[in-house]
Amino acid sequence: MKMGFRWFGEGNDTIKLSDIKQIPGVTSIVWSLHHKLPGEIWEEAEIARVQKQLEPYGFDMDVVESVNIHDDIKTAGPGRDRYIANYIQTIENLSKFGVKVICYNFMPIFDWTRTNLFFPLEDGSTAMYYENAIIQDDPKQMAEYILSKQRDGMTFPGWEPERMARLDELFAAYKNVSKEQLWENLIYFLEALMPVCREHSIKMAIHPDDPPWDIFELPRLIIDEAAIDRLLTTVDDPHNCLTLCSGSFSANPDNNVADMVRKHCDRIAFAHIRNVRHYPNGDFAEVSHRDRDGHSGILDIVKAYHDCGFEGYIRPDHGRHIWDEKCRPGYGLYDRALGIMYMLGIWDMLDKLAEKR
Ligand SMILES: [Mn+2]
Repeated sequence: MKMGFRWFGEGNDTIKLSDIKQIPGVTSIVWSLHHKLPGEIWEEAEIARVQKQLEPYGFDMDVVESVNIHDDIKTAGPGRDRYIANYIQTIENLSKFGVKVICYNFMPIFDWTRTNLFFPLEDGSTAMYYENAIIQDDPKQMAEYILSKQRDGMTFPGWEPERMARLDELFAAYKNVSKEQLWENLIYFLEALMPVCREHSIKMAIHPDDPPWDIFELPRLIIDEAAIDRLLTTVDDPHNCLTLCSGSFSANPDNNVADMVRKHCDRIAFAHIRNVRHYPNGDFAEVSHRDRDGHSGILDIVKAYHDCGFEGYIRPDHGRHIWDEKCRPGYGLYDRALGIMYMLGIWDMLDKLAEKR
């Protein structure tokens, strides 16, 4: 297992690389080029700039997250093949810098979705929250709320203001895309990418839909065990992999993430670990990584990774906002660092117990 930490880049994150360096055990920076719009080629010079920033700290850049997919690829729109060619060029460019895993998602229009980014928890911290009732209403209202929380020009991946300004157009483009067609478009995309992934040993690691159900009548694919089976068997290539996000899947209490880990360990390239607390009406809150604070089953999940000898990358997913930290919603330094120490505590103890046997 290799421990990573998501960082939004210089000038785009309140957290410094020197801060991350002081968290025990972190070897990988999960990075991105956040100024890029979906469909644009990531140029070598831009990637080289990030490499230069990471180098003095000894972090690797093996995992890149949010190489976002243009809507024409998802809807089989007129620019599909051109945007796939751009994506392949981006993979070629990333391969020159040793990138091994690309985390992406195939969610229509909206990326991860929450209704309150600063929900007060009983301990005085705040965390991201999902209220079912709000998602029944107006998608524009929700988009405006999310965009209003982008502080100091720091954008949210998947919530590009340029795209959100075209919501009517986007909803029109998805109007005739059924769930089955969205599946076909995902498979078409992956099959086009597999040769270049094989050539450069790069794993495409899809992030599940968050939350794992349809919202605003838009179909969402990667929502449960059956969807994982379908994805991995339809494109049965070791480079077609998962970013197994425990928080996303366990937003639906019927999903058992530890079982998913045990079943698909060899196809999980990247693990997001996060804990979710359910409320009886279907709402959920993000909580600390401590097992008993939520319902995701963090102890079982980490143990499942340990038991299968997981050699991929792990990162704490979101954290709460604690100790008055001013940070990106869900991406503060303090609570994610606590999460890392919790996970490493479990992992190190499991190592020690295995030694004794
Ligand atoms: Mn995640």
